[in-house]
Amino acid sequence: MNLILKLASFCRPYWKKALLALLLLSSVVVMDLSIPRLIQRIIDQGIARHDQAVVIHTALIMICLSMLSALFAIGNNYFSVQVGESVARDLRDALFLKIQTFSFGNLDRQRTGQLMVRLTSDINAVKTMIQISLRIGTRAPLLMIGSLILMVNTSKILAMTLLPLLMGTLIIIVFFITKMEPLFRGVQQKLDKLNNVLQENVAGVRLVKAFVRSGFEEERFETANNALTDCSIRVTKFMAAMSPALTVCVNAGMVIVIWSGGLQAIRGELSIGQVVAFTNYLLTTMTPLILMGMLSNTWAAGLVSARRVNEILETSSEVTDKPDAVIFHEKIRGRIVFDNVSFHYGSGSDEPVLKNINLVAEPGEVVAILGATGAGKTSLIDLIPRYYDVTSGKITIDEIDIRDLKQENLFAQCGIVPQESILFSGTVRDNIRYGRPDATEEEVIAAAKAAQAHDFIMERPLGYDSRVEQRGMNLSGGQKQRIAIARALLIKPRILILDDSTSSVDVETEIRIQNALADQMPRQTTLLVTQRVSTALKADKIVVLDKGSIAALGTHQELLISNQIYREIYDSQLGSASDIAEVRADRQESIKK
Ligand code: DCP
Ligand code: MG
Repeated sequence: MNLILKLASFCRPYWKKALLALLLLSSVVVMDLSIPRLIQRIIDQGIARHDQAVVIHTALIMICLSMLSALFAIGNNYFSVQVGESVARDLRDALFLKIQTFSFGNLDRQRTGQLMVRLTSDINAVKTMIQISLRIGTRAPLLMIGSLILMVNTSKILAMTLLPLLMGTLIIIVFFITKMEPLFRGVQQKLDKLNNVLQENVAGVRLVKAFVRSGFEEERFETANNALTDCSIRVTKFMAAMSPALTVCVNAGMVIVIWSGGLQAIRGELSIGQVVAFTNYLLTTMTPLILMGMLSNTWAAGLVSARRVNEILETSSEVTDKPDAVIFHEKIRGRIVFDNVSFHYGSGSDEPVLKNINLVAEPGEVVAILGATGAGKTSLIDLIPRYYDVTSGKITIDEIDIRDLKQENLFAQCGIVPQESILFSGTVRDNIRYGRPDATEEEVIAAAKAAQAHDFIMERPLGYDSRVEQRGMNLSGGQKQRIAIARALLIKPRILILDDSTSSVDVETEIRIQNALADQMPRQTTLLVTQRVSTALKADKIVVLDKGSIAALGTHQELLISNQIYREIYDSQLGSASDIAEVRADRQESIKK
């Protein structure tokens, strides 16, 4: 019920068109219903009495009515399509907007394939449901009620004889409709599965090839594909049984009418015209019944889809602004404090990913976060822009709890270079300007220079106008990372978050990037996630994360002396000879010059 109301609310802006469609439809029904009456007149008053004028006159009326009815039907179609398409567009908009508000936690739980199905085939099913309802949905019951009344009006006795048959037909239809919905839900679920497999496969087709798993993937696809086919066939088989069942009913009705009506006509209780009109009305009662049967599958599919679309519309983001959320009016200093922060993904009792993190990043400091893969580095920095909310403890920026901030304002302070560089199709310039479309050319170039991207961009014939393909396909990993860094720098963030952002960049370029970042004035607070000790050497603070806890915290020199874990990481990556560090330091100096 709730669902229908929700759907109705989406139709409301188009109620005038919908009403018009229904009015046109009603006129069509009235005209359709008058045809048997006119036939009756031709037979009884024209043919039986040899009155040519009545025959011609009535036939002309019939032709006019048919033409008018066709015109009205076209009008009805036109408006129905408009309403359906408009509602579908609004639904797509609403869904898209909703998905934009989803937090990372929401998105973790919704698979991309599923969301795509919601946005495409589910909305289509809802659209079809609306259009069909406006075109046939109302026509069927109107026709049925109209012809029932006219049947009684034509001959009460005949109508009474037919009553049991009509009831039986109705029961058959109700039976089919109630059986249909679960079947359609099944089809829809299978379609979801298929889409998930497809989505994963198309996105990862290279990996599939590289690991020679085509066979396995084909099988997986085939399983999903066959499941969908089987399910659809089952539905169709079931549906296929309905139509003949109803045809049997119609034919039985005809037999009854002609037999019993024929006898009455012979006895002179009914005219031939009445019997003919009656059979026509019987057809007009039964056709809508068959139509409704066909409709019921559209309705079943549409309702299932509507429910699924609604599920998404009713999902609320796990991270929302407080009603009295504040914003920073001035430039922030960028002091970040983690106060006893613990965090785990999702609900339930899974092992926390971060445990009792206490950490201060002073304004302008570079804090390197070092740790093995899976240690929780990405999770730690994802908490700063509130991609996820902390499970306990709090994070403050300039002494304000980030949960009290408007999230948009919080985002504006943070330049984020995610672990996986995501680029959009467009030009290099568009990608760098993504966070600030109004940036000037000088600013774009300055950001690209700091990110050490300028040179390779200029090497391309089109420079900043070079095309970036979908997801940055035509760029190397390191090039993508540098464009992503430039994109983050362009918004001149007070807080810069680099999640292993130079992992694919060679060491010398990495040092240049670090130097360029250090030269930015005033310096932004920088959180630098890395697995390489060499990247962390010059940081003001190094945090060593181990299984979600801070294992060590200090400068490189301090940690080298005092911390066993750090020394081990250092030795394993750079060798124990301290002169290596000196060589690197020399190199950094020379590159800086
Ligand atoms: N995790 C999870 N759900 C997510 C992301 C991560 O359950 N949406 C889990 C997987 C890891 C743990 O959290 O066990 C920590 O993951 P991180 O991504 O924070 O790990 P790192 O960033 O330290 O690893 P890497 O260096 O590989 O990026
Ligand atoms: Mg990570």
